Amino acid sequence: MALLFLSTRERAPVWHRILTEAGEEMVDGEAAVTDPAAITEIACWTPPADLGRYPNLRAVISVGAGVDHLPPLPPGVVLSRTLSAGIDAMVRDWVMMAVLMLHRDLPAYLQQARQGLWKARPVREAASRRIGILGMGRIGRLVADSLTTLGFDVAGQSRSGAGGPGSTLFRASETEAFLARSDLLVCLLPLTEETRGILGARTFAMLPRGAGLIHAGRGGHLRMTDLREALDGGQLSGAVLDVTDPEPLPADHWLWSDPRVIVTPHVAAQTNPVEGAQHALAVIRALRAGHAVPGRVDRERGY
Ligand code: NDP
Ligand code: OXD
Repeated sequence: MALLFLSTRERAPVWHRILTEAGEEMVDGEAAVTDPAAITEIACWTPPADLGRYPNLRAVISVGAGVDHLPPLPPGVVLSRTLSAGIDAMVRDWVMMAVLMLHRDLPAYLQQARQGLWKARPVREAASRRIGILGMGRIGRLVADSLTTLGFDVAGQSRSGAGGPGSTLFRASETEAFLARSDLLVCLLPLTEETRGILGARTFAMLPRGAGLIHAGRGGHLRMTDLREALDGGQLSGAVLDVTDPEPLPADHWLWSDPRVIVTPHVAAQTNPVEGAQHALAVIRALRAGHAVPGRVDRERGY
């Protein structure tokens, strides 16, 4: 029984140390597989094209938090996404940065700075800024807590209406009311059949005029043409995006040079290899003991 590791080279020695110290076997890269029947777990971002090569495969472990990029797996193979406090905190930090940028008009001040223009804009208190978090899962809840601590007026929306204590919560069926009170809309959704394209004209039209968009979900959530129209028409005043479609964003894409938009290259979080390996170890042990697999993805739901 062994885990096949198919992630970045720099992470391999860390994974190898953690798994071998725990008494588990790890094979680094498909070229090193001598007995495909011995492979019981695969840890990867992109899985091998031919999973049928591994007859005893029990689980595919996404080395990231999202799983929308993974193809359907053979029946009986569990899909687990990496659960990591480090990922959650990194995305939280990125969202805090982005919220403060838009809350304090940084895109406009950057433009003024390029012109050498010393001009004050009205300053709003955090309490007067209503923030709406789309997706109140692990990361959304953490973000809600931190923004609330800073004094923002925070609400969240989840599919079920579940979320952490302390924030106003809306269900998926209460979209209109949720969006109507979101001066800054933060997207922390998984990409699923239901959420693909959710950041489009219909959603933007329900936001207060001049709202801002902060997006760290997936590129497939955002309709780029609708974003441009909403910015040009004044319905949106600015956006901070960590994810785009496509990725990488082409060098000549309009988003790079639009002063109303700030783009980072999908870096809100990077999985810490120690946490990644520890998650994989927890998956291996849960499978062996017949316990619930941590981070198990409900393929029907898509997250
Ligand atoms: P979780 O699975 O913990 O949370 C997902 C949340 O989205 C849940 O609250 C869920 O509702 C809600 N949701 C799902 N579908 C809908 C819907 N149709 N309408 C409203 N709410 C919905 O995920 P995480 O918080 O761990 O991560 C969220 C996403 O963040 C990841 O899938 C990934 O795409 C992105 N991400 C991006 C990173 C980056 O570097 N940019 C890094 C890490 C993650 P319910 O609670 O009812 O199930
Ligand atoms: C992730 C990501 O899903 O990096 O972890 O986006």
